[in-house]
Amino acid sequence: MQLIHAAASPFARKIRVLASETGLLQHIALLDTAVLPVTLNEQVNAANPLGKIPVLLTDDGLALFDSRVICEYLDSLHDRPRLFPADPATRWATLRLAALADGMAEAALLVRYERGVRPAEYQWDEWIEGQLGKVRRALVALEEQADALQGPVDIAQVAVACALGYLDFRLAELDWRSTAPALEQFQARFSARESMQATAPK
Ligand SMILES: N[C@@H](CCC(=O)N[C@@H](CS)C(=O)NCC(=O)O)C(=O)O
Repeated sequence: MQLIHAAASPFARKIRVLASETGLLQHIALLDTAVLPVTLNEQVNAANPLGKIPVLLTDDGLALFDSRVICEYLDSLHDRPRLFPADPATRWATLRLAALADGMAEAALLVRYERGVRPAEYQWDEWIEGQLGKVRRALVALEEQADALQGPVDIAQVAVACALGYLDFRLAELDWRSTAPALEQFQARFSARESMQATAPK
């Protein structure tokens, strides 16, 4: 399998963390690329019409996206404990938590694009503030649900850890730890894992 990815992408990081935690890493070759909403990337567009990464090229010839689909696909390939719970009693709460974390990373990414890619004269402060509001509300909700981030590794923990890692990487000035002590504890614990250490964005 091949993973089209960029080291700074929190979504691609989820794949690499999950692959590492489930023993699949050795079966995935990493294809580095760079994507921006305003730059044509033929390789990515050919695999994903949305022009977004990550994309997983499977041994069966499928090009899978987005990160949630790839994670669930990879989770079906190993014999270790699953990161996607099958039991409805935990499945939907876990997936919702993962979606919250992914949405937070998406809002943070849009802030990054607005500030770092859009020409300064077109930047829209209210729009940035709107995205930051999503990030802040997601942090409050994640902090309230931090109890759910304990126990064996699951997809929610992976998604939350990668999203918080992205805030540290691109929005450090948010200082999310100052208002989220339970998340801070979770992140200190989870980010010490080899899978997280090996994928930290630089
Ligand atoms: N929901 C998607 C989000 C993927 C995404 O936004 N990736 C960014 C890189 S971190 C991207 O490809 N941006 C290029 C673009 O928006 O055109 C997923 O979970 O994979």
